[in-house]
Amino acid sequence: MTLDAAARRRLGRALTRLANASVDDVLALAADEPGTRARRIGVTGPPGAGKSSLVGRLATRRSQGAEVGVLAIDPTSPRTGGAILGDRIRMDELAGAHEIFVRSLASRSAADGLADNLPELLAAMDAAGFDEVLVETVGVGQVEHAVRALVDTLVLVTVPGSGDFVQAMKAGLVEVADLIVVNKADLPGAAQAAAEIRRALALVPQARGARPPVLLASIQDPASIAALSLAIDEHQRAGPAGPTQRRTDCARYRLKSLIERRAGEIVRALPDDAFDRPLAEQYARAVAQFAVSGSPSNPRGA
Ligand SMILES: Nc1nc2c(ncn2[C@@H]2O[C@H](COP(=O)(O)OP(=O)(O)OP(=O)(O)O)[C@@H](O)[C@H]2O)c(=O)[nH]1
Ligand SMILES: [Mg+2]
Repeated sequence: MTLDAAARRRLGRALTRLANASVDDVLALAADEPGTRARRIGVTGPPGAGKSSLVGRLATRRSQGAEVGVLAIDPTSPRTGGAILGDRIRMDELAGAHEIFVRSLASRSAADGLADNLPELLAAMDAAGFDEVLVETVGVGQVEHAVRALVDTLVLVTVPGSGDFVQAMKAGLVEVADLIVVNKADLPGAAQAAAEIRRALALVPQARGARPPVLLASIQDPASIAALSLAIDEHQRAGPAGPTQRRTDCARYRLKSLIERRAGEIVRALPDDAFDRPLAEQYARAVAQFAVSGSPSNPRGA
């Protein structure tokens, strides 16, 4: 299957609708079962680590035997509300060159740095017939833990000499990564950084069984991209969490993120004088909104 131009446009429109869907829209429209057809590979790591460059090359390589799509999440600027367009430009060039379906998504209100309604967006990619979806996350805060619930294989990208890895260790991130990539390995210190990471990993108890392999990669070295792609295949073959566990993880994430979004809407909709009351009363009033209508935009809930 290769999507023709019309199918791409249709999918693009469907993704836009889903990305902008309110909590109520999702409740009304979404399938009960989150989709689980395509393989899902998450690529995460700090800003500028080379995630987009790596995803681009991986997608090109992996699309030789399978239909591969990319969802790339851009940070939404808190000031303008617009996503930074860097990824879009880089990725669109890639898409044009190799006919890979690439979609940039703004992280919008999602508190975890993923895009709103990402489970629905992934389900739409499943329905469109992709065999594999690469998800590039925004590299901040707790996003890595959130994306863990939605992908089978999670690749953590770091760069030599940045101190990123120490931060990632502190955040407990290495415990959830399946593969660790020291990227920009053409820069000095990469091999040493990989050795340090391996030493550090030996001291960390792994939440998910085996210790993640540590690989070097560089966009200047096609063999390193091939090796990374193979390591992803190996992890996929090892049968990451199993389809039942994945469905449960995804369903749990989906419900939690909808409730969190609704909670934010409800708090924003409370009148200013609501906050003059004792805290316990403010809390009870906000929680009661869930029961009334679930929707702050619905007058019944006001
Ligand atoms: N030397 C070197 N530079 C690289 C490599 N990969 C990416 N870069 C450069 O690093 C910069 C950031 O690359 P991106 O791919 O945009 O990184 P990113 O992690 O997607 O960045 P954000 O999405 O903004 O967080 C760009 O200037 C790339 O050209 C590499 O292997 N070696
Ligand atoms: Mg990027």
